[in-house]
Amino acid sequence: ANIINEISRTFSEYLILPGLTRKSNTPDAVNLKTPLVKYKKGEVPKITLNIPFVSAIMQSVSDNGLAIALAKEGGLSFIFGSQSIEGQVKMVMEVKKYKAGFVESRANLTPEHTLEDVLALKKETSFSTVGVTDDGTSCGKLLGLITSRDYRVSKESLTKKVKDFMTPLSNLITAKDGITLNEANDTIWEHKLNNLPIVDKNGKLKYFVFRKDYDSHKDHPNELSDAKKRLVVGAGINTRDYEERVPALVEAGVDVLCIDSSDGFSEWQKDTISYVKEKYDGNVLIGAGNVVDREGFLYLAKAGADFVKVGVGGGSICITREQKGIGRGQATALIDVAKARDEYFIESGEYIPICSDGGIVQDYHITLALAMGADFLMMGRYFARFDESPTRKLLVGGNYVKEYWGEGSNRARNWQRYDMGGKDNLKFEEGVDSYVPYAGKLKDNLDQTIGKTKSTMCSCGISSIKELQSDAKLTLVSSTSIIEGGAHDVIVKDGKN
Ligand code: MZP
Repeated sequence: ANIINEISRTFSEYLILPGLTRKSNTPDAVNLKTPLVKYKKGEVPKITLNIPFVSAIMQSVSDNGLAIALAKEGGLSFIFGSQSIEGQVKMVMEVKKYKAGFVESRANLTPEHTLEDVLALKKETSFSTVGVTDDGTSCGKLLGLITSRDYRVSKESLTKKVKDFMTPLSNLITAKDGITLNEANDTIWEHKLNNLPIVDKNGKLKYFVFRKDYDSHKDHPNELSDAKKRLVVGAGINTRDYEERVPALVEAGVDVLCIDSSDGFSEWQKDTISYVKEKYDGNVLIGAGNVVDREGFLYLAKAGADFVKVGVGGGSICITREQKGIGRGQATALIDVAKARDEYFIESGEYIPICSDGGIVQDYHITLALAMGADFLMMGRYFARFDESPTRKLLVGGNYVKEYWGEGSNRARNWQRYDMGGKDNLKFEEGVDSYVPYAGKLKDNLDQTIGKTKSTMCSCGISSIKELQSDAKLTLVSSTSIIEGGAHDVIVKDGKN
C-alpha cells in the first residue's frame, strides 16, 4: 500500500486566527453568495446561492417542505432520491409551484371578529388571501379554518379535516398533506406551506397568517433570476435508474441534480454524468461525489460534473468508516480537494465548486470549512432538527427530539447509494437511526448561524467567501488547547458544565 503520512484531520482540530478588523468590516457588509455550479473564467455560474448551505439528500431531511423553507432563505435542498420517481417528481413540483415573491404577514384575529372585520383587514392591508366559509361565517368563529385561498369550503369538510389532524395529537409532530402538527409556541397545527390559520389547544382560532405580494426584490430568496420567480430546487439521483428518473425530474422543472453516493470515485458516476450531459446538450446541471482526494476530484471534474461533493464517513449518522474502513478526516479531505480544484481552474479556466458534505457539528465548523476551500456545505443533522424537516418530533426523556436516520440505515434502505454493482439489496448497514435535539424553526436557527459566520469573518477582516478561502489563517490546535477553548476552571452557574 501507499502510506500517506499526513494525519487525517477533522474540523475541531483547527481554529481561525483573527485578522485586522477594519471599520468597514461589519456583518452587513459580509457577502455570503457563492457559486453552486461550474463556470468559465470571466463568466458567471448558472446558479448562485445566496447563502452557502444545501440540505442533505436524505429521507429524514430534504422533502418539499424543507426545500421551500431553505430556498426562501437563500439556500437549496436536494430532494431525496431514495423514493419512487413519482414521489420525488411530486416533491419537486411542489417546490416549483410555490410562488416565490410572497411574504407572510400576521393578522391577529380573535373568535369575536366578524366577516366584515376580516374583509376590511384584507382591503386595508392588500393581503392576497383570506378564508371564508360557504355560509359566510367569519373565519374568526370557525374551529380550525384550513382554507388558504379565496374560495369557500363547507363547514363539514373543515370539521373533518380538523378532526383528522387532531387525532394524531400526542405531543408529536405529524406531517400529513403538508400540515404540520406543532406543539411549539402553544399552537396545535399550522399549514406548513402557507402558515395560514393557527388555532390554540382548544381549537380556537388564534391568528391568521396571510401572504402578501413582495413589493421589492431586495433580499429576495434564492430563486432563478431567468423572470419565472420560482424557488430553486435540486434532486438526488442514483447511478441505476437515471434513464427514467432524470427525464421525469427535468420535466418537473428541477434546477440541478446530484448523484448521491457514499463513494463517488466510480465509472458508474462517469456514465451517469455522460448520459445527462449528452441527452440535454450540456444544459442540465449535475453534481457528483463523494470523493476525498485530488484523484477523485479530477476524475469527476473531467467527467463533466458541475460541482463535486467531498466527504466519506464524516456524517453524524455514518458508520462507513467502522464498517468498511474507508474514508478520510473531513478537514484533510477538503483541503486536498480544494487545492486540486484551484489548480484545475488555473489549467483549464473552469471553476468547479466543491461542497463539503457532512460532519458539521458546531456553527464555527462552517466558517472553517469555507476557509479550507469549500464553496458551499451540505448538512443533514443541522437541518433535521428543525420544524420544517419531514420527520416526527417526539418527547424523549423529557426533551423534544426529531428523528434522523442515515440513508445507509435499514430504515432508509437506500441501497443504490452504497451500490457496488452487485444485487439490489443492502448487505450491511452503513448508517444509524437516531434522534437529534429539536431546535425550532429553520429561519431562527439559520439567522443565528449566519450571524456567527459573519461575525467570525469580520474578526478576520474578511467580507466574502472568496477572501475567506484565500486570506484566512488557520491553526492546528492541541487537545489541551481545546479544553482551554471552553469554560474551564470555574463552576458554571446553570450547572450544565
Ligand atoms: P451530517 O450533516 O448529518 O453530519 O451528514 C450528512 C451527510 O451524511 C449526508 O449528506 C450524506 O453524505 C451522509 N450520509 C447520509 N446517510 C448516511 C449513512 O447512512 C451518510 N451512512 O453517511
